[in-house]
Amino acid sequence: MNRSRTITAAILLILISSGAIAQVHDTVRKISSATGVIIDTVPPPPALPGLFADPNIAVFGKRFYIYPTTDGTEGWLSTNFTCWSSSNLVDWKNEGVILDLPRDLVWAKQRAWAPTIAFKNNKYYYYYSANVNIGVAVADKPTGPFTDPISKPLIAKGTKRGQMIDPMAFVDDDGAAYLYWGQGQCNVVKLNNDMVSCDTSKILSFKPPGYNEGPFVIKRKGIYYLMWSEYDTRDPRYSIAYATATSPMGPFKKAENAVVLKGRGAVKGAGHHSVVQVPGKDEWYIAYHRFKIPGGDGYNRETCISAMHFDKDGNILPVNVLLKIHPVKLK
Ligand code: FUB
Repeated sequence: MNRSRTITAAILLILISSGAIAQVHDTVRKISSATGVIIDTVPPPPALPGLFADPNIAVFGKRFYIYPTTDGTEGWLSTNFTCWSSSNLVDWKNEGVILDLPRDLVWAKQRAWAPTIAFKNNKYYYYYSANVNIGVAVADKPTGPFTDPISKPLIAKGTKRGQMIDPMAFVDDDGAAYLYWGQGQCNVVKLNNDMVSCDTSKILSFKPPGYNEGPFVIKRKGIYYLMWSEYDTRDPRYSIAYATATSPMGPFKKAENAVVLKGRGAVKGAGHHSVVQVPGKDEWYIAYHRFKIPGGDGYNRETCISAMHFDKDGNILPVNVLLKIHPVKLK
């Protein structure tokens, strides 16, 4: 060992034996001074500052966007939606309020939850839950301003069993768009070309084992992955699982090792996610919320991003919620 290596090793030893923090790869670990054993792993900081949940991540042009629920009230009583943008997935800019229910809707004033975005017809369509109905809004830019083109819910409360919340719009390679949503069961319907109407008599409902809410669909190598959240968002066990199909309407078969993201160490209540692919690459990131660290719970959640990988057979590998991500360059 040369002199500088010896000094580095000595410094590391001092840090470890003093119970300090050691950086191993991208995970920060606290080590017990008494036993030398890892006692805690310090989670990476959240992606967004403050209390934001149900993040819907997307990429348009040269920027990533996150559309979250504004959190921090018991019973999730938020009244508006914000948008965040980033050129690298790490540094996020608040683009401000893009939809304010009391100001912009005539049919709902609160419980602004779990939005999603889709691009079609050269427009941005924004779907969201408002007072447990699903609404739609439209804009020419991903940052809005969004307006309600139908002045009523797109999917009204009571349309199907469970809560009419947590929409996700998926636009397939052939341009056909599908809306997924639901708490208690998963519902899917093909959207009409205008993206602001659908035939509710054609809604398909099903419940993969463990499904609770927050459906999200991605397509990779011809396979449709339906992912969702299990347990209640106030439960520390809240987690994300998936099933696959060869058609966007299913049938979806739950994967063998279906749970791909859950809390670990100080990370609790990790779920309600969305996934983004870096354009032109087989590189994927998952945005989700966890109980705020420290002191959070199911009403005080924060938005995080982790890398998501597939194995050679197309299975989603378990996500390490303790690893921080590095800046991503968009071409
Ligand atoms: O944020 C309000 C609700 O909590 C969402 O609609 C659910 O998915 C859960 O995350």
